[in-house]
Amino acid sequence: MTDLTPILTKFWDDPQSWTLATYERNEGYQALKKSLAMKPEDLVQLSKDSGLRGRGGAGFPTGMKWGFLPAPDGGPRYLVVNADESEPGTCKDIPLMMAAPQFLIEGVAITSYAIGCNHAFIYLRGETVHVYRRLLRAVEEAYAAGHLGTNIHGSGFDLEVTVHAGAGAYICGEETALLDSLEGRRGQPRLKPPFPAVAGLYARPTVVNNVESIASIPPIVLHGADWFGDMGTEKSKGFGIFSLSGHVTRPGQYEAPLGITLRELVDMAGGIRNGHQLKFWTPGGSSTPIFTDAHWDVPLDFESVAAAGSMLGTRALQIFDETVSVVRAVSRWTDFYAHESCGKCTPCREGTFWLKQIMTRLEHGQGTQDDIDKLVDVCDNILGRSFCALGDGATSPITSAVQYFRPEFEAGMSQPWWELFPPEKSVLF
Ligand code: L3W
Ligand code: SF4
Repeated sequence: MTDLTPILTKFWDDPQSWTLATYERNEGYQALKKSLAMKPEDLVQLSKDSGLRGRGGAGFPTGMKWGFLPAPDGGPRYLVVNADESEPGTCKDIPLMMAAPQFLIEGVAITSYAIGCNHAFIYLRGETVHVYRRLLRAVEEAYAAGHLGTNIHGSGFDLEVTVHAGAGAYICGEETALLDSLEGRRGQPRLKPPFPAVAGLYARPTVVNNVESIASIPPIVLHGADWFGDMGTEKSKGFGIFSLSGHVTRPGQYEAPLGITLRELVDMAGGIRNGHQLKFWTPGGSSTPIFTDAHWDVPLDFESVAAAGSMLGTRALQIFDETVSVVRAVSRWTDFYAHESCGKCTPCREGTFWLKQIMTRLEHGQGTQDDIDKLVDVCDNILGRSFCALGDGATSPITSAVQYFRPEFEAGMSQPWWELFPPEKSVLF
């Protein structure tokens, strides 16, 4: 935490932090009351002025997305919250919904009012039954207090909120696959355009936003666009939750202004575990190219991370020390992508299968002379040729790991990972 934060994580340690009573003691629903006295278009403008960018990985400006909705035509328009958090290492939305679900629900109410939506959906990852129960209870509490339902706080605005649990597939975090799944079909990406803003749920105009993006709306409404914009950097404004996992002394969620560095965050987390050194890390989940100990001081904002060769993504900082085999870590991620590939397009469906074969050989010391070139060649044929971002994501850890740790891949032609990195020294594998 810094002088400016925490905000969304402020009362996570309170007993019963998830209840409406705790939320209301912490300014909860003041922003909704303020919003209902404003014109919807002024709320869209406020979101644009704040500079808030999507917290789900792509960093698309939130207010601009709301502004893409076509003019009202008398038919329904929807808000869908993407709560299908599944990216390896990403673990911020689930703790947020568990510890302070009312931030999200108040954000849903304000956003729905701003965009003219009377039925919002929260699409949740199916395996997280505990989150589903917590959200159902939180929505029930919000209805009972008059924050949801008909004629909210006498404003004439009506809103129904449906919490929907999917069946547990990473691809359902891709917004159009999510919409197909929500409609009851097999979750596979749709061709874009049309973007959901034009033809989304039931082919109606739909805003799809990440949990943390929507939860950030109440504080912005309450404290103003300038307050938010004073945090972060010129183009990456505000605060975000950084998830530190792996070889740090105190893994967990660290809320801070964008632009903070790994060095500062690891300091907050008590340092790299005792007696060890940083070897490699992901700035934004496994779909973003890895970084090394050369990147301690890269400001963690969208522009600086991109300039250094990766993506800010979901701010999932998975941290690995020198006891970890990069080949084995990348091989685990490759298994994940091969398993989660939805099969719709050939480069990703076939390519991730072959990446897995080659990575498994290298991991077990059975690689062939041309395996590294073949690996990079398969990645080149997936990147930019796949139907959605999953295929591209599968290649990022591989190509970046070969770039930074080629000798380890070469060693995989004759030695298995467990000889190079004795597992008893690592807590991870
Ligand atoms: C209307 C236009 N809307 C863009 C909207 C679009 C979407 C948003 C961003 O991928 C990334 C991916 C993962 N008119 C529009 C428009 N939009 N142009 O803007 O779109 P896009 O295509 O840039 O990104 P995306 O498909 O949303 C997300 C990366 O995040 N990632 C993965 C995270 C995984 C999770 C999870 O587990 N839940 O978040 C991590 O880095 O690789 O690059 O809404 O409709 N002209
Ligand atoms: Fe499916 Fe992969 Fe193609 Fe995306 S890139 S549509 S996940 S097969």
